[in-house]
Formats: sequence, structure tokens, C-alpha cells
Amino acid sequence: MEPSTENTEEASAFAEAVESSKFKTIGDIAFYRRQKKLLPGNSPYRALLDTLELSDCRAKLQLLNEENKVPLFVEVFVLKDHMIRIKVNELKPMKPRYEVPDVIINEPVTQRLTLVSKDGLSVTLTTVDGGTQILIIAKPFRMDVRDQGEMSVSVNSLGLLYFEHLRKKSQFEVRNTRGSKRKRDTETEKESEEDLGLWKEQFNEFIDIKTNGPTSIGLDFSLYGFEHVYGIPEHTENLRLKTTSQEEPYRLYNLDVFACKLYSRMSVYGSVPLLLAHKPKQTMGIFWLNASETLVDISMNTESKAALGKTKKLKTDDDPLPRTDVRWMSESGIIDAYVLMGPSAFDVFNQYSKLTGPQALPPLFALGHHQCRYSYKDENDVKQVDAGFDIHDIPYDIIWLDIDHTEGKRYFTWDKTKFPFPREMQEHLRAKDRKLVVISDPHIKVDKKYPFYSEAKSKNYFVRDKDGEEYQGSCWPGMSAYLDFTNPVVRNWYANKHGLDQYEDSTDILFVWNDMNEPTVFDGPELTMHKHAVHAGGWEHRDVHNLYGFYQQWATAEGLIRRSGGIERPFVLTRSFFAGSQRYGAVWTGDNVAEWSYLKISIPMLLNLSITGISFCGADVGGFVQSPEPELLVRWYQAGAYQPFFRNHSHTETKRREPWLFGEENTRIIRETIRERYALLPFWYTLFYMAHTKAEPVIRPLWVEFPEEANTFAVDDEYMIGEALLVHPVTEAGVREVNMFLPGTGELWYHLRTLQRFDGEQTLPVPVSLDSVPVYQRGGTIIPRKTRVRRSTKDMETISYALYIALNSENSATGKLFIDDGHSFNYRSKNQFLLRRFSFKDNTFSAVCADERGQYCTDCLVERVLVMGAARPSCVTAHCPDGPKSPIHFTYDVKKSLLNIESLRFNAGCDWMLKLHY
Ligand code: NBV
Repeated sequence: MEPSTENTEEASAFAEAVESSKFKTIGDIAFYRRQKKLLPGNSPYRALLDTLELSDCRAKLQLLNEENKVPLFVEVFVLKDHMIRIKVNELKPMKPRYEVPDVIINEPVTQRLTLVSKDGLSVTLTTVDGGTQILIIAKPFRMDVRDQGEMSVSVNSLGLLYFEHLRKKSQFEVRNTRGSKRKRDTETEKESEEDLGLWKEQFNEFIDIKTNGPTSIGLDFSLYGFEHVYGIPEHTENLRLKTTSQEEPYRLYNLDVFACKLYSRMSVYGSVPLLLAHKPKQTMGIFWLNASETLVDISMNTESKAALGKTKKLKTDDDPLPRTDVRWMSESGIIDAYVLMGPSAFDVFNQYSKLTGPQALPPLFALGHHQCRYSYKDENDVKQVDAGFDIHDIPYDIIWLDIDHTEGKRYFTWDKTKFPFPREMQEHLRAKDRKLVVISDPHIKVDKKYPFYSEAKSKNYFVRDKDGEEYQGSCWPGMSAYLDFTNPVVRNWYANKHGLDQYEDSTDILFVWNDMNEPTVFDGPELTMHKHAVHAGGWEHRDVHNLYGFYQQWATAEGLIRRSGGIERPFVLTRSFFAGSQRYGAVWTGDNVAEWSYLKISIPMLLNLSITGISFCGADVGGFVQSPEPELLVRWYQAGAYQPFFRNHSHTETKRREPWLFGEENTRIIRETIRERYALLPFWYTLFYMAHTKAEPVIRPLWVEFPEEANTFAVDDEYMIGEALLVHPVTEAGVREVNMFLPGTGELWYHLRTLQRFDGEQTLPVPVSLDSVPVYQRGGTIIPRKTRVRRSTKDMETISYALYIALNSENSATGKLFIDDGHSFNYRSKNQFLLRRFSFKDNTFSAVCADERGQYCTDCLVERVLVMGAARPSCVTAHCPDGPKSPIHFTYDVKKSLLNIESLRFNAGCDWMLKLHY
């Protein structure tokens, strides 16, 4: 069966229609309209320097809004690990304002600030080592941070600090009608309270009742010397963020946007309010810890050096310095911002991970190939698809069941007509060393006969509406209630529902997928929950919206861990996410379309997720909506095989998508692509261990690896996997040649398949056929691979390793290999792991232990070593610490400068050496 090209134009038109009618544009957002009335240079805030208090952990002082006389207080913390935290709240709020819990994993250690000088105009503070200096200017309030003598960031230098204090409605109205002291122009006078959306805001037919009135907050940051900024996912945009002066700001408000429009700053499914700024000698980050709807304005400006005050480190020429101004605006909560000072990109990753936690180490199977469809029809379908992979000799690890596997979209149940023997089906998969993933959405069918619903109802576990009744909305099962995952008691209960004794017919090879957790409410504003719905503790949904998916994934992951008695690592995929979601599993980019442009955008989207902590991410291979033409599908497999989360997924109305349905030649290419992924799994797994332990993103923009090379800063059609592989997926139809940018002065690159060598710092026209993906190994790296591929990761456990050594211009290379059982927490609870370090230097290769804590017995051998870029040795000898040295057989390819040593039998856990003699 040969699928044909579907009407992709229709998909785009449909997507646009969906967006324009259901979702807000910027003019619809009242707090944005209000904040935008405050223009740069008009800050009403004055710092009351006499109120300055210094303690062991912070500096604290009051700010006064000179117009409305409402006092705020600002706290400045200098944190260990080179971070600064700024908190601003009302001095005396009428009631507590929401402060995001659960995202920061440890209260960061603080450093003492001491007073350097103080007069009526300003205060200067310094850390004890003098490394960080903070200047607080009184009027208007502004804070400048100098790092090692150099001006790095200013806060409120544009005067856009904005803080709507809590108030009583009547009080406000009285004041408003009398007019405030601020001069108002006629237009503003005319603006009614309703236009400003202070107590009520309408969008389409939806009315948002604001019991707390206006609560929005905002602040600007100026980043000196920076003109490249990244991050703040999730948007269908380029890697490098654009200025928003003439355009809409970047919006962070988790929404279910089917077939979302491309190159847009509107919100999609998840949010990470972390922005990274990069210049050749420094990377910085701003983490804006707020879970309410957030907008980010970015503008690029310049700063005269004189204005910054000359310091030793500033160049003396007159060129103005670039400056990026970032204005954050959120609908509620407090201002709580962390400035991550780097100085390197890896320092920023590490600082952020200290705050929000590490990428979870996935079970090895989760890095394999996933096969999904909305929906596999029944057990027989599942078994046939599973068998198809064996018949066609294509490896895969997990088959997925979408909403139709349940009884009427009641999660934690099975549709017994389609799946009469779910347990047996799972055993069938287990026997093939494969797993099952089932979907579990947060909406729960309102049905008194559904025990899950009635129990949760009786325990008051659902979100409530503003009148205190159960909040109900429409979703897949019809009328639904929404579990309040912000409540720890609900999370605990929900986690327990994953117990093998609770979740009927589930087994320990069943893992979970949380979808629709923005959350989607079909009849809600912007297809989500009303902002005035109420969560535990009386917090409005407005305050917690962007956390909802984060909490569901957390509870699910906790459930899977618990069901194994704390032994097994979970796998949970989520669509909606927030800062910290990396701790609980994987994220995918939602409902993309089978169009080339969606394949292309997957690269920058995944890169921005990766550099903001979420390494385990992927996009639906093939495109979820519409049916891909075979060429697109093949290219998508080739891209997906080099992205962290690798899953083929398709909408119910598309043609079947199993990889053998597209003709023999395409099946062969897809097979080869997937097999390459499996061969490289030791490399991927080791990278995930490094992401887990050292916060190094698994895939990386080029600028992260080449931080001083400005020609890498905007590249987003290529990226690095770890420090070793450079990938340029083909993302256009009919391509026969790719302009491959090989970065790095003095670098060497080796084509992954041909092993041919090229110099860096050039753009190479690379001929490509449908069969080829431009992937290059960087000189100076060693990549561990498996020597043979079988049908699943478990099946490959005992397969031996091959080490691919790519020499750099100094004839050296290094690499790592992580090994453990692939599924349990024993690597950390019992140190049952091995971290091996490989290096090649002075014609000697050595394999040694890189972490003495690790103890793990492996039967795996290293069987093959390939040295790319080596001269032909006269003889090669092998050395074990206690054994005799022995000459080893090798072959040498003069044309490729390739040394190939096969039939080795070194245990992967032992120390050994190879010497090349000349
Ligand atoms: O559960 C059905 C789908 C799912 O397959 C997809 O991956 C999600 O992003 N889900 C959205 C709901 C319906 C989409 C039309």
C-alpha cells in the first residue's frame, strides 16, 4: 500500500482557523495592555535606602511607589554557584500572594553582602570576596550588578518595574473616579475599568471574574554586551529569540494548540521561563519563577561605554556595546527572578539544574524507538504491528495505546471489547523484551459509576469553580472534572492508583503518557481552564496554570516508582510542562503536521527545550496531523533518530504509518536509520547520564560547543549531540545537496558513515541521496557503539562495544561510557554502575575508571576499536594491568587514514590499553 500526499494546505488553513478563533492575540490580554501603559523611563518607584537591612543571607529594603504610595520590599540574595536572586513583594499584602512551590529543589546557599558605601542617592554592596558588586540607586529605583568589575546586568534600568497591589474593589473604584495624582491624557481617562480588565475580563463568550482584582507584576533586565538570546520555550520559533519591539511578545501560557502556526510567539503546550543570553566570553541566564500567564518582550539596544563607567575590562574604543533588554510581565504572584551569571554556558546549565533539578535518567528502553498511533484498534492490531517490526527486522522498544484503549475514556480502565486480555497482551510484549505505554489524561469522566471519579469526588480532589462547586468542563469523555494535582494529597492518591494492585490489568512493563494536561477544557477559554477556577489552598487557577502539567507528570512518575517499591526508574511522557519537568520524564512538542516546515521547526524547538533543562524531548516523527509523503517520512525518521525522544505518532484520520507501508526501498532506509540509532545507544545513554549528573544538555546548539565563534550563534538547522556528533537533518523535499557548516577553527570532522575526514571552519556542499543524513563525528572524541543491532534494547544488553575514535589535529581524543542495569535506581542507591573514560594520546589508547564509586559487573566486551585520522602503525600491542602485552592484528585503510582493530576481548569494566608503535 503506497500512501499518497495529503492536502497539507488544508492542514495549515485548518490550523490557522483554529488559532484565530480560539486563542487570544496580544491585544486580548488585559494585564499586558495595562503594563504597556507604563513607558520606559517613567518608573514611579523609589528605593528607601534607609530601610536597608543586611543579614547573613540577603539585603532587604523597601521601595515606594510615589504615585499610589504603596510600599514594596525587595530582597537581594547572592547565591553560591554564581547566581543572584531578586524577590519583590508587597510590604503588607492584604493576603499572601502566590509564590511558586515545588519547582526549586533546594533552597540555594546564600552569601553575605556587606556595605561598601551609602549616601542619600545610592548604596553599594559587595560579596566578601569582592567578586559581585551591587549598586542600588534610589530614584528611580535601579539595581546594577557588576561581576568581576564588569557591568553585567541592570534591573529596572528602563523603569518598567510594575506591581499591582492587592486592593479592595470599592477602595480602588473610589480612588479611580477621583483620579490618581498621575497626569492622565484624555484617551486614558476614557478607558473604562472594563477595558483594563481589572476585576473582570471578557474573551469571546468567556468572562474571567477577578476576585483579587488586578495582580500583575513586571520587571525589566538589561544585559550588557549581549545580542544573542535563547530559551523561554515553548514556541514554534527559531532558536535565537527575536526582538519583539514591532511584534507580539513571547507568551508563556500552556495551551492545547492543535497543528500550531509556525514561527509564532504565541503559547503552545508548555513553558520554561528561562532565558539565556550569550556573547563570546559569557553566557548568562534569567529565570523568572512565575507560573501565571507570562509575556516576555525583548529588545536589542546599545549602551555607550561611558554610561557604564569605564572599567579596566572595557575596551577603550568608542563603539557602543550591544545590550539586550528583557521585560517580563506576569499576571499574578510575586517577582522572583534568578540571574544565573555563568560565565560559561555549562555553568548556566549547572546553575539552573541546582535550582530546578536534574534531567531524570531514563530507563534505557525509553531511548529506543517508540511506535504510537491514535489509536491502535485492538489487541490483534497491537500484536500484528509488533510482529511487523520483527518481520521487517526493524528494532523498536515500545508500542503505545491512545485514548481508545479505555472504556469510554475512563483512564485506568480497558475497553474490554477491544482489549479483552490486556495482561496477556503485555506478557506477549514482555516475551519480546518490549514495553507498553498507555495514555492517561487529567480530565476524569463525570460518572458516579466510575469508581475513580466517585472516589475522587467524595474526597474533594477536583478543582473547584469560583462558587465552590466541582469545576466541570468538556473533554474526551464528555463532561469531566479535573484532578487538582497542585494538592500533594491528590498527587499521593493519584500516584497510588498506578499500583499493580490498583490499576487493573496493568503490569510492570506498562508506562504512562500524560496528554491534555495544559489542561485542555474544550468549552473553556482558549480551550483551557477558567482562570477563576480554584485549587487547594484557595489559589486561583490563574496563579498555578503553567504548573498543572508539571504536577500531573510528577504524580505519575511517583506512582510508577512506588509500584516497584522504589526500585525501578519510571517513564512518563508529558505534553504540558514547566521548569523542573525534566525531573519526571520526557516532553514532546504536541500536535505537529506532516509538512516539511514542521520537520524543520522541530530542531530549534528541541534545542530551546534542551538548553532550558529538558533534554529528553522529541517531536512526533512523520507529523501527527495529515499523512506524510514517503520522502518526508523517511527524512523525519532520519531526523528523529538523532533527536532524544524518538517516537512515530499519527492522528486517527491519517493513513497507517508503520514503517514497512511505504515500499521496499523506503522501508530499507528507515530500517537502516533506526538501526543506526540503536547502534549509537551507548553514546545516547552516556549523554543522558551526563545530563542527569552534570546538567549537560544532550543535544546542543552549536554556540554551546563553539562559544567564541560568532558564526555559530544563530545556526538552528544543525546541532550537536553531546560534544561529539554534528547533525544536519534534511528538512526540505527533493534535496540532493546540503550546505553543511563544519564549525570550529582547527577542528576536524569525520563523516559518520564514510569516516572520511574534513577540516572545520568551512561550509561544505555535501551531496545527499534519500539514504543519507549528514552526520559528522568531531575530531577529539570517542563514541561507544554496539557492534550489532537486535530487536530491542533489552535484546542488545550483552552485545559488545565498538569504540569510534576520531583524532583531532593533535592526534588525541577522549570519550566516556556509562553502564548500569538500564532500568533501576541501583546506580545511585547501590553504586551499581560503571563510568569509563577513554582517551587517546601519544599513540596510546587507554580505558580507565572515571568514577571510583561505581561497581557494576558487566559481561559486555569491547570488541572493536576504530581510529580515524591515525597514521599506519608498524605494530599495535594490547596491555592489561596484570597481563602480558600482546601484539594485536589490525587493518589499515590508507585512503581514509583508518586503523581498524577487531576481535578484541576486553571486558568493558576493565582497565586496558592499546599502544600504536611507529
Ligand atoms: O489522545 C489523542 C491525541 C494524541 O494522540 C496526541 O498526541 C495529543 O497531542 N490528543 C492530543 C488529543 C486529540 C488530538 C486531536
